[in-house]
Amino acid sequence: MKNTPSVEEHLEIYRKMLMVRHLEEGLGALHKEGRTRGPIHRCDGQEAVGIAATAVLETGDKVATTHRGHAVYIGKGMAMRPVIAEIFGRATGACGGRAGHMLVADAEKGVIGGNAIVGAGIPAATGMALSMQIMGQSNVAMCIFGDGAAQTGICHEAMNMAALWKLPVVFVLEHNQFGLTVPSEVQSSVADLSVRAAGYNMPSEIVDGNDAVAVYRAVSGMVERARRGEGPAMIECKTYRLEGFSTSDMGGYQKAEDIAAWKDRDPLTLSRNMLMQAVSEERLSEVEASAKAEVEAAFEAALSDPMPTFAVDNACNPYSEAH
Ligand SMILES: Cc1ncc(C[n+]2csc(CCOP(=O)(O)OP(=O)(O)O)c2C)c(N)n1
Repeated sequence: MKNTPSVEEHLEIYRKMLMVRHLEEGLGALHKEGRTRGPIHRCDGQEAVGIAATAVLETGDKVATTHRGHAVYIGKGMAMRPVIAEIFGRATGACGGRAGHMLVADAEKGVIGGNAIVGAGIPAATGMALSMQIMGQSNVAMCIFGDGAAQTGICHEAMNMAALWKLPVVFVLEHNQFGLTVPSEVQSSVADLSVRAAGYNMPSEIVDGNDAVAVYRAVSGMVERARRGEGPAMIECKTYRLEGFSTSDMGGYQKAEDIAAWKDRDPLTLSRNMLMQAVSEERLSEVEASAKAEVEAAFEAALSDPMPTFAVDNACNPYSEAH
């Protein structure tokens, strides 16, 4: 079928999803030891969205993401070590240790960046698409954003403009059912947020966001369309956040039966089950071992990397000996 990832592409998607899971489990453990600074936003259970959607893109395409962007950084081609080094404020981090995990960017890889301002990636990707159109490039921009971000005014303004000017931008809505601790039915007048695309005269599709192949297929169709100059589209990926909003989350607002049901549909399990039909158990084990080893090596290297030497007043430098 057109737009279906090859087995090798799916294996790479699976490997990257595993890497992000190991990354976030590692961050969770280091947080418990008091070795992280500020909240960390994990995407356990949502990896298929960020990884499979960006697997469709070329290096020259650009992606903007959210405060929960680890899967997007790795999916769009960033290596694990500069991402971890950035999270821990090291000089070798993707942004020289100045950004932290919510704002990682890499111009060469086309990662416009994570963003701590809810909804702000939507106009950023739209603006990037406008510049691509003006410069006559065949690239596309993508924005991955949450259901909370979909309720912002800037989302409406950017989508209206993108559709009006037929900009090459694909809006990938990572519908994980919550904005902070607020369930989506309390913040939205509609359950399927992509019905709003019709209001902009923009095509849309709803997919199982835990099924990496389904995400890839839907997104690749809309990316091809945008690349042909036919304008923007929205893909609504239905998924679920298995961990808390961040490492600061006290929990207690997600139903145990919902968590259990979505755990049964973990994107890693779904992909593994699909891949078992196509490759040997031995090949899957090799991929799994390689993902684990790569993340372990990246943690070890990044955590021994030096801190940056900023010209700042040490009184407000969280990395100084005084703190
Ligand atoms: C403009 C703005 N308003 C409020 C916040 C506080 N805030 C941070 S994350 C968040 C919820 C975001 O929900 P969603 O877009 O669904 O993303 P998710 O956390 O579920 O991935 C809120 C309200 C913020 N960072 N920026």
